[in-house]
Amino acid sequence: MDSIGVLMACPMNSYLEQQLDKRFKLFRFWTVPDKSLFLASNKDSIQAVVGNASAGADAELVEALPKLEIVASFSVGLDKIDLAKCKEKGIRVTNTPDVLTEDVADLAIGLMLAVLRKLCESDRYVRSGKWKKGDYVLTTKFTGKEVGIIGLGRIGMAIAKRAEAFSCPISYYSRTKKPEINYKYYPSVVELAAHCDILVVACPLTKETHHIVNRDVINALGPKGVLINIGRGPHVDEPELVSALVEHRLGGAGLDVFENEPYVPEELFGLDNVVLLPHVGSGTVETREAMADLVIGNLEAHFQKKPLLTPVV
Ligand code: 8YV
Repeated sequence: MDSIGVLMACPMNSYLEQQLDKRFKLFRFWTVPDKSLFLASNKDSIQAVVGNASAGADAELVEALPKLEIVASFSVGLDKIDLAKCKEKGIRVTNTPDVLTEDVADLAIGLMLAVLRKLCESDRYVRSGKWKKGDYVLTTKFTGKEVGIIGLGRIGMAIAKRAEAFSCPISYYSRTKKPEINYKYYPSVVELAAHCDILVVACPLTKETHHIVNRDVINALGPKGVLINIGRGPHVDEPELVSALVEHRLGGAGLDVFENEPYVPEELFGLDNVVLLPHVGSGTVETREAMADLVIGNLEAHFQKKPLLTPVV
């Protein structure tokens, strides 16, 4: 397969890069000085694109690659891929579901604990020597808090299961009620936010879910409420979130994702009721390796004309 051109859209993971390099003719898009020139010269050899949560395959890239057969994403989220364009052109698309579910759900619970129990802030208290001058402030109990989840897919369910172990009543919003699920369903995100203590964003990013957490939702969650976002930055109207936190209209937030990564609104840096992470939901050695194996497995299956392991399109 070493004559098959594979374009990696951005740096992702060194193991994935090595494995792609071993098997295919690998092009690293981020090292290319003139992208248009590069695409024009290599358009006849690139048959696959590997994208992720930061860079994928938009309509322009798909149009520029007439021999493109497959886009294999090193992510479960598909928001950086123009799925309609791929469908129209008969280009296959795969992602990496399941293998990262546990890690992302673990991180969501970690963020809930970190915000309510002020784990990062109290760690800073010890490191700065402030403990010697007095005990740390009391924090907020997590066990038993009402957890509301936007999007009850694989990751949402894994978060619910974990929160149940902390005796948290679970409620959710999704486009339609899931008849087989016993958690309380709210047909609007505002209603869900008004009835929970912790609101978690765990749905895919689409046109419909862009800014699904807006000013009304934030106000409904209220000054004691906590927002956890392990989905995508654009799920949340970020300027609204920042002003609500600064004005204490929202109790706190645990954020793994931001609207304009890696840029994070600096107003958040001085707040002790927020925990800010650099998009690390799936970021364990084990999971990133499993994601890479799935990307390779899908590409190999495609070029050997076998069924794809995790097809989307
Ligand atoms: C990654 C993700 O952060 O799966 C997703 O949708 O956001 C992530 O797992 C990313 O794609 C890794 O490069």
